[in-house]
Amino acid sequence: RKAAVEAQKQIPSQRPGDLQAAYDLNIAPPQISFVDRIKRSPYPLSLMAEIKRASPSKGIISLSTSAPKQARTYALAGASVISVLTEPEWFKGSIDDLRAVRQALEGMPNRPAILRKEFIFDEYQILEARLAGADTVLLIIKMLDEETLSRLYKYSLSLGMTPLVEVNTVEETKLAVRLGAEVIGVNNRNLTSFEVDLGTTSRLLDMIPKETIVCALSGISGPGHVEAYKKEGVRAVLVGEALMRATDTTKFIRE
Ligand code: IGP
Repeated sequence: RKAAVEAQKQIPSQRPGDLQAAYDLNIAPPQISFVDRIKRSPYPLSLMAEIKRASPSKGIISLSTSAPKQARTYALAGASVISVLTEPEWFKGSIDDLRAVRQALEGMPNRPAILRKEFIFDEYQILEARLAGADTVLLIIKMLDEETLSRLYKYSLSLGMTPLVEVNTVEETKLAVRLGAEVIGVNNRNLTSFEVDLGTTSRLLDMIPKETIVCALSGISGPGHVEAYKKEGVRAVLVGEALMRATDTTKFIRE
């Protein structure tokens, strides 16, 4: 919540009109479909690999990591999606990281989709993501009322981006299903207490229609976790900290 407040403060200094004008001029970079990228993964379970230098629960994870270099490593090791944390205060990220990641992946055959990981509460942030080269954005249900959620979801779709909708509770999952979210990410970490329970995804899975893509987010650190989710029918896992700390990231992903 504190991070959201910080992000909100930045908005007035920017100029939304300029971004809209840029979009209207058709200068947004070409995009790929986040949903297709997961569906067409050669693996039964897709990897969303995250660039995460720090977090409110863990503090500094790895400040020296170069975002574009890390993104290429993830891509070459077979990640379907690269999640870039752009929040500056707590996660030490930036929209420039996202731009650099997009540039680093440009021209790679079958490049991963790029996800902007941010506390999103305004259309501006979605348009900014699209222009910076993101293929989709995260919408966290806990942060949004139903009306805003639905508005932002539709706005993302209008820019060609099917959002990743994040839930953590039964109520939030009901809302995501009611919204018709095509991709639901179950966060195993409670965003208030920071407690991680890997069973969260497993418990909420039954409430989600079979056609919906379900991703497990947070606290995933080894092949045992991934195997268990795969058996249950989870389609993707999002991994941040474990990949940032791995000494040999490629080997870690392949295992
Ligand atoms: C990653 P982990 O435990 O692998 O580093 O978790 C990811 O789930 C986490 O970064 C995340 C997040 C969020 C961050 C999930 N939802 C919302 C910020 C905001």
